[in-house]
Amino acid sequence: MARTALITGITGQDGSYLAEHLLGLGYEVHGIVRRVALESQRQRLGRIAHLLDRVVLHPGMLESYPSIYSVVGRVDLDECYHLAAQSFVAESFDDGFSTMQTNVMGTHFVLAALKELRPRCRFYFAGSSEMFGKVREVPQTEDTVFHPRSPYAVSKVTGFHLTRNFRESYGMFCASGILFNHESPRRGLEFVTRKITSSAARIKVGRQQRLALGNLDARRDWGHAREYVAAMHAMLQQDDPDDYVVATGRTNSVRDVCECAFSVLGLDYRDYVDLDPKYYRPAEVELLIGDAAKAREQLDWEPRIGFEALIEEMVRSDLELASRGEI
Ligand code: NAP
Ligand code: F7E
Repeated sequence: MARTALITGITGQDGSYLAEHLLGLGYEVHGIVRRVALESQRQRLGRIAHLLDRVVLHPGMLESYPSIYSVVGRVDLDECYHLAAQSFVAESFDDGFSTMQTNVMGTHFVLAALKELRPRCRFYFAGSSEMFGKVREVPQTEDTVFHPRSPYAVSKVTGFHLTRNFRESYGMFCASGILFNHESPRRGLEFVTRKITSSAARIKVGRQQRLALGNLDARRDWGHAREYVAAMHAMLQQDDPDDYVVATGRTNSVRDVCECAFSVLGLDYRDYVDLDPKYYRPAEVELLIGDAAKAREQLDWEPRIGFEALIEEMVRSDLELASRGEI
């Protein structure tokens, strides 16, 4: 019989790739979406437009326990992937309260509803390398101490501890992925890689003149989202629940992204990029680089798509969209 999975955040970058991955494995896939998304599907369901006849969508609010409880009560779930979150770090500095509300309470509501209604359902929590923040060691592993540097990161540390607490207190199968940055042509336009690839493409076709950025020296460990969702699924297939770092082990700067993206289009980023202090963060995470040895050994997971190939894929996709006037 087909296994059934629920994805919160199915309309996001990772949710869309995970839905594809699970459908490919023969799962029955359900997703929680905001009610407003069902009312304006073209704008809000774009990333899963090609899957709409194969997934079941339930309106639900992460901020409301009754709403989560009612969705979890409706579907006999084997696995739940909790991806929904206010995921933009910069926004969390502007409105830490709503980030906390969505990310901390939302996670607690999903866990509590599962405990009441589906205690045997396996649960995945979308943890983040941001939890390491002001890093204590390089590279970071599952044992590295957390030192979160933004309200977003604090919310994810809390979600991580809640997940472990439900695992230890109630014997539930609750696992956390500690995922380093992963990108794709489906990345939100405000995140730095997509901001750069979309701007480079718009500049190339004459729809934009300049690109304003913040800290060009910040470094990240950037992988491809399509590969990272496979690790999420693998975590829930283990004999015992555990936590895993998912990363490439390589690091590049924001400047490298600029150089790579503009050069795919035959341009020199130095002719177009301006620095704007408004994009600097009150506290920065300077050097995140992950050691995914445990995922490699236990999940048989390994990233294959390198940094240059990732950025090039994003630029080529954005060039098509820019040529059609869609970005
Ligand atoms: P994303 O593209 O920003 O997607 C976030 C999803 O959460 C969207 O489906 C969004 O729905 C939903 N959501 C946000 N607030 C909600 C609310 N109040 N109620 C219901 N749904 C809400 O994020 P992503 O890149 O796919 O990341 C997925 C998860 O992994 C997030 O938890 C993120 O924090 C975490 N993570 C991401 C990365 C990364 O590099 N991508 C790394 C580590 C961890 P709408 O479409 O309606 O806004
Ligand atoms: O910033 C610098 C910025 O917003 C990357 C989320 O998925 O990954 C993501 O968080 C770096 C930062 O992603 C601009 O200061 C410079 O150092 O693309 P980002 P993020 O903050 O790393 C983690 C793992 C998550 O969990 C999050 O959910 O780029 N930067 N100039 C800029 N960043 C932005 N956004 N815009 C700029 O103009």
